[in-house]
Amino acid sequence: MKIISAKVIVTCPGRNFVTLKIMTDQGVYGIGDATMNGREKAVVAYLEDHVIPCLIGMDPRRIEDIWQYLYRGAYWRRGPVTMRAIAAVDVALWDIKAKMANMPLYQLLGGRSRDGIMVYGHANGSDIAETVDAVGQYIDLGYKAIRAQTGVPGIKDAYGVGRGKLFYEPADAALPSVTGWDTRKALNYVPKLFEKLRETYGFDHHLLHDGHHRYTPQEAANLGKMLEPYQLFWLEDVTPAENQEAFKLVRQHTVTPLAVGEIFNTIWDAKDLIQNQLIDYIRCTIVSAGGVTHLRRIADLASLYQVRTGSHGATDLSPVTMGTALHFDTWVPNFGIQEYMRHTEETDAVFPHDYHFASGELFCGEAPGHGVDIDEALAAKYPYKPAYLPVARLSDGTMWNW
Ligand code: KDG
Ligand code: MG
Repeated sequence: MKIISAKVIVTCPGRNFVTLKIMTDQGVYGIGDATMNGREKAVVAYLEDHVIPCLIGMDPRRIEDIWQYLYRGAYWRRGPVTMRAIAAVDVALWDIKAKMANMPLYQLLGGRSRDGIMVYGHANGSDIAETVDAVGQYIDLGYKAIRAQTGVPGIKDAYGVGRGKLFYEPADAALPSVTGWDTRKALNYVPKLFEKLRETYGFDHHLLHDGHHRYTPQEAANLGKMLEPYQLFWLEDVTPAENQEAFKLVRQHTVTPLAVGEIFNTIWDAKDLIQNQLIDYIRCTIVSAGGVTHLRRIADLASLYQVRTGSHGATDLSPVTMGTALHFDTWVPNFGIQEYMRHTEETDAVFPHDYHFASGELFCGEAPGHGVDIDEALAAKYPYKPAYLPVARLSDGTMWNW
């Protein structure tokens, strides 16, 4: 069996997506996601110029060997561009293998470990009252877990506050828009949101919060401590993780569970955090961390230390990543939770898929492969539109972490 061709499809049905389609001499094809929000074309070039030429003629059944070829063979290892390109190939090859076996992907991974995948949705509002209402709407929709983010008085466009109901898309401008940040104001306000949420809805639902890399380790520890009475499911990206040791300080001071990893690319970014039990949930996902082949390695390491998975699932991860992640989640023994931001109807139409939502859970389908396709004719109707993530500055103009 041979790979005879491969192509990259760029489409913007409301937001940009980069998709790899690999064709074989047996008529079976596979689809992989390679989207990198705000930097899409870097991955397109990497795939078209440096990966696809090497794939032609290879045996698509040799998934592990092709993964190693693209990782070791590039000499230049790791990084968000390389690992997304590898992920796109890897997912397309798993799709092909599962279709050849006439099985849904989760069966090839080892079979079903659970019936449904608990997901969390994004509730947000411009202030506490609006966010409390938004959480109520998710509860009414049957969600068991909800991430809550609020605008903060005095901060321009605080992270996580959307512009429409159920949909939240931060990549909003042809050049990065400038948002604000003020740690003191956030530390004064965020705990009040969770106090109000518990007072209003009780303790039956899981509540989550994303610090989006904004706090220093000491500030993060302080926030974790202040949130303890409200029993969060997790506090995410509460401090930047380039220095994995930074989490020691946070961990020493709070029992609020910690989650990190949506911007990690390899097991090496998470190794110390996992081995030292500095986190509770690992957020790496299929598209950013080298596909199914590498994410499985990360999840297995995490399982040794009782760290559970909590894969990133924002709208910039295409339905191809979501579908694949759901097969992964259906199998992975140390599953924790799956993030689920709904795609728009336009996106769902471009990527026909067989997963579905019911009562706070997502369910992968039983179709052979990962169950997600691309309608190329429809995709062609939505040309690429440059769209950047915002940047953040403090009130004196200093650049901060968005
Ligand atoms: O592209 C950036 C988004 O994926 C990110 O801001 C979303 O932090 C995020 C989350 O937890 O979903
Ligand atoms: Mg996040």
